[in-house]
Amino acid sequence: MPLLLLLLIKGRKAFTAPIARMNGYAKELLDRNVWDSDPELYDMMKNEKKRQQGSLELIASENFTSLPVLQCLSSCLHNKYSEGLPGQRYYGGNEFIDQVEILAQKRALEAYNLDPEMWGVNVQPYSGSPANFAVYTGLIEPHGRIMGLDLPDGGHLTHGFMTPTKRISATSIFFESMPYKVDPKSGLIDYEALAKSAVLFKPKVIVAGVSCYSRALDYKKFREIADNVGAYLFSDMAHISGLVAAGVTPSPFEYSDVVSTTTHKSLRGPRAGVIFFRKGLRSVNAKGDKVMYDLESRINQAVFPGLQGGPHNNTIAAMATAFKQAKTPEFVEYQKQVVANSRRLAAGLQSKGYNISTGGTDVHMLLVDLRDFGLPGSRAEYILEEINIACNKNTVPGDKSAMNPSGFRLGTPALTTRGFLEKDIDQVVDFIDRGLKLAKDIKAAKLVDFKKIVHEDETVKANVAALKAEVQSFSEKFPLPGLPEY
Ligand code: DSN
Repeated sequence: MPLLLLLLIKGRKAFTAPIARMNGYAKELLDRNVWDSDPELYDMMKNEKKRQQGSLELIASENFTSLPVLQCLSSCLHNKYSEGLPGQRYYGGNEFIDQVEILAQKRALEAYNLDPEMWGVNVQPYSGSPANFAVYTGLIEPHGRIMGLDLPDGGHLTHGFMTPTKRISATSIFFESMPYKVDPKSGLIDYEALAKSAVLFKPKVIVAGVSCYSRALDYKKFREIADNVGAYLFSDMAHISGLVAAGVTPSPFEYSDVVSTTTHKSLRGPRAGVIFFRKGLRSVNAKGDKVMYDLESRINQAVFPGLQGGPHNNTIAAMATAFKQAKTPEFVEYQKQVVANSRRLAAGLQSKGYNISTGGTDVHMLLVDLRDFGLPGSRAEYILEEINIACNKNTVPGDKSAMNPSGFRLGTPALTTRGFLEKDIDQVVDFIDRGLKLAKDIKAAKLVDFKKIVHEDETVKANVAALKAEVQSFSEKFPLPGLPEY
């Protein structure tokens, strides 16, 4: 080797050795795929993917998000701090982050056909519960009064849930909450009773929102009740925001002052929250003076710096792309199918003799009332999980205990994403019916004994295993969006 070249190589080696070592160190931690760097964790993720592929996902609040949403979530946007709003950040380097957030805001408004002069939006809430707490924080003072649908009647924890002995949700700890109820016979919201209670309780906020209620809400009626007591009408459309965007269920926007949503349920976006708030003229008072909304700064400041720190920019990007999808004809078709499947599921179960609370469904979910069938909701949930059907036990109207509910909730957004049509739902009905009958035949005093029999009785075990295998092979025929292995 010529001497000069040798010197050059040696010199280069000597010079580059520390960098090579640094690169090696960086590579070890930074540049390996998760399947190489953390196989223990990767196995768990793969197993979850297999579970999703081989199970029927009927939890009403779940969905399978799209590849572009997942790509946004795992993008470089994750790395950036950006406290504040676009154009008013506390840290530098936010030129493109601002563009992303402005795009998400614009698309959020467009998804619901909202005029930016009349409505503003905050896309930073980490999810639905923080969004709702930010709404209360922005609208009312500590210990201000809130009325929401009681949790056992189909409301949500964040709408103010408390028991006779304990304030459970922070909404009931930091604010004063009083529930309204459904009629125990019809299962429908008792608007008359709400109107009367509101006159007595004088809430500052009335929440129109549900997590287990299969009928369209009467927002006009909510508005009248709120106006009668001078309360804000706050609609939490988390469950139905995909349906609202597609126009297949009534929209809360015409009548509400504030609307919140999550973006990962029927909307099929990332796990996140959004708050929409009114701008412009609120009312004209008795003297003829215009009263303007002042919600923009109150809501924005409640989110940050009130309750949150840096926004999750990767999630905000994912939300932007989900809102873009929500404007497509394919999305409208999807939501129509979600409701058609939900109706078919309700009708199929009714044809097999099961009671559906309120007699059916207008939306993506339904509540099966098992009191006449004679099986506790917890056993229904358990046996269905054993045969690869995911759902959740749920109180039914009139239930006394939330710990021992008499029904279970089903929803169709996730299966519809996988391409399920009505004929496939008929097969799902058959699986559910067979699972519930299997459970009913098990004679056990307590849930713990019931579970023991499911796992130890040879005949029961064989029946459960056979049904599970059928469900699994059926489910595996349907595609799952996202990444192939995890
Ligand atoms: N956990 C959701 C649901 O299942 O309805 C609501 O936040």
